[in-house]
Formats: sequence, C-alpha cells, structure tokens
Amino acid sequence: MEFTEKEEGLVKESWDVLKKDLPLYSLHFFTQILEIAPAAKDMFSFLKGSEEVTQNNPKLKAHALKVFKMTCEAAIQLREKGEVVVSQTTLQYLGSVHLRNGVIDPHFEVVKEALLRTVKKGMGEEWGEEMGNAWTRAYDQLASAIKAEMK
Ligand code: HEM
Ligand code: ISQ
Repeated sequence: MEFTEKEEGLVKESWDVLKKDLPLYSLHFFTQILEIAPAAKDMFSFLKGSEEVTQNNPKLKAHALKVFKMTCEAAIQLREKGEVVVSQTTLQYLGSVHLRNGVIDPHFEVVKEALLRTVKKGMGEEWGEEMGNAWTRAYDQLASAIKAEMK
C-alpha cells in the first residue's frame, strides 16, 4: 500500500516535537529499550564506566537522534519514492556495527516498540493509531534494509 502524504506528515509532525527535547526523549527511548530487554544493556558502549544512563549523556543523545532522524527520513522517502533508499556505505556501516555488537533480528522489534512508546509520550493526546502505523511502516522498511546487510 502507498505511503500517503498524511502518513508522512504524521511522522514529520511528531519528529518536530521530539526534536524540542532530545535529552528527554533520547533517554526515554533508551530506557524503554532496557525495560523491554534488560540484557541489551551490555551491548551499548555509552554505559561503560557508568552505573546508569543519564540525561544528556552525549553519546546516547547523538545515537538516539540518528535513529529518530533516519526513521523520519525513511518516511519521507517512502512517500516520495515508494521505498527506503539508504546509501550502501551507510548500510554497510550500520550492518557491521550492529553485527559486531551482537544485535539479532528480534531486537528490532524491541527497538520498534521503544520508539513507538517514545513518540507516544511526546505526542500525548495527539498520538493515535494512524500515527503509530506511519512510524511502524517507516521503521520496518529501514530495519529490513539494515537486517539485510547483516546477513
Ligand atoms: C549503534 C541506528 C536498530 C543496537 C547504532 C548507530 C546508529 C544506529 C545510527 C550508531 C553507529 C555509530 O555511529 O557508531 C539504528 C537504526 C536501527 C537500529 C536506524 C533500526 C532501524 C538497533 C537494534 C539494536 C541496536 C535493533 C539492538 C538492541 C545498537 C548498538 C549500537 C548501535 C548496541 C552500538 C552503540 C555503541 O556505540 O555502543 N544504531 N539502530 N540498534 N545500535 Fe542501532
Ligand atoms: C542505537 N541503535 C538503536 C537504538 C538506539 C537507541 C538509543 C541509542 C542508540 C541506539
């Protein structure tokens, strides 16, 4: 099914909200990942040398920002081109980073759920099924491109 202008708009609109408080939403995103999959904690280098994740951890913020942004870009491309196009260099890099850190396919569902919860938190009353579906579709396309590179 076609990715509509409306769906693209829903993703962009919520990304604009998350952007306004990246320290908060990055931390929330990461906290949700750990809540769903506590064992994932050992995979992330930003926790090395520290007992807990804190707001404003610069590495966490930079990484989470990339995930949000890439998913938003995926939505734009889905609408414009009908598919998600990520440069081969980026895909190869992300594929190798994730492989090296022990990421496996089921983890992608964990990150998706955490991402959706984060958007929901940011949007409050404006959150709805349609918005969730739009993020889901954009994320799933991006995730499958990364997964393919990990094979
Ligand atoms: C690193 C994006 C899914 C775990 C990264 C980086 C990006 C990224 C941009 C930083 C690479 C760098 O500059 O070093 C994404 C996107 C995903 C995704 C767009 C899905 C569409 C996942 C999943 C997991 C995961 C499912 C598993 C829990 C990690 C880990 C790192 C990483 C452990 C290394 C972080 C570190 O430096 O310690 N990811 N990721 N990612 N990602 Fe993901
Ligand atoms: C890297 N990959 C996936 C999800 C993430 C969330 C927070 C920080 C880094 C991440």
